[in-house]
Amino acid sequence: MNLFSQLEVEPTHEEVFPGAVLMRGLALPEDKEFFAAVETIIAAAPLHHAVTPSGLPMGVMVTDCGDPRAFANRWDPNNPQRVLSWPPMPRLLYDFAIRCAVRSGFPRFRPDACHVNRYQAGTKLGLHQDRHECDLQQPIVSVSFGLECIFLLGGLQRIDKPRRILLEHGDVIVWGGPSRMRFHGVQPLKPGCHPLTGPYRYNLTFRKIA
Ligand code: MD3
Ligand code: FE
Repeated sequence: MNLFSQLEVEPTHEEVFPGAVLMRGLALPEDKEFFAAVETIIAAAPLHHAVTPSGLPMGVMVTDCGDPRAFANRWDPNNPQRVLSWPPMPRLLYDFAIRCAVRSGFPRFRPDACHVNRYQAGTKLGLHQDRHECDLQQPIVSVSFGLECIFLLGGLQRIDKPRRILLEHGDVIVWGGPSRMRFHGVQPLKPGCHPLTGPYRYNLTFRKIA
């Protein structure tokens, strides 16, 4: 954090690839309210380690909220930790996700679920595609809080060389259209301390699942 970044209050609007719109700082003006809402989700549905499709625990910790119908589609019977149903999505976050989608050209987006990822120093997320949502015409809205990360944005094939994008506190990306099925991941988080989130990076992804 330096003086310049405190003065730089206008969010950006960058099309990193067709259909992938990066709006740096869009969540900053309300970051404390948004993060308080994230904490209410975690209080109702505790973070737990994500599990790979092959059953291995991952470094990233996750939880979810939203519509019970999305929960039914997402619920993984192989993961016994996920017996609790999801708490509702906080209205503040729902409204913000829609505002983000509208700004990026997706005025009809109505998320029914919000997935929370929490990273700490060393946590990474391997390259993968998000293909479990029912309607791939709908975008995904992603919002970052806390420590920065290097986000890897690849192509439609796993071997395509990914582009590295620095994501910082308050950054928003909306993924839709031709970028919806790109491979993506997160490089191992560097250690640090953020005034709002402590030693963590949080990423919220708003999705239409049911
Ligand atoms: C890129 N989360 O939860 S933002 C995930 O930072 C996930 O925690 C990351 O990947 C994180 O699945 C990245 C989410 C994201 C979602 C959909 C995408 C990135 C995407 C679709 C295409 C390209
Ligand atoms: Fe993903």
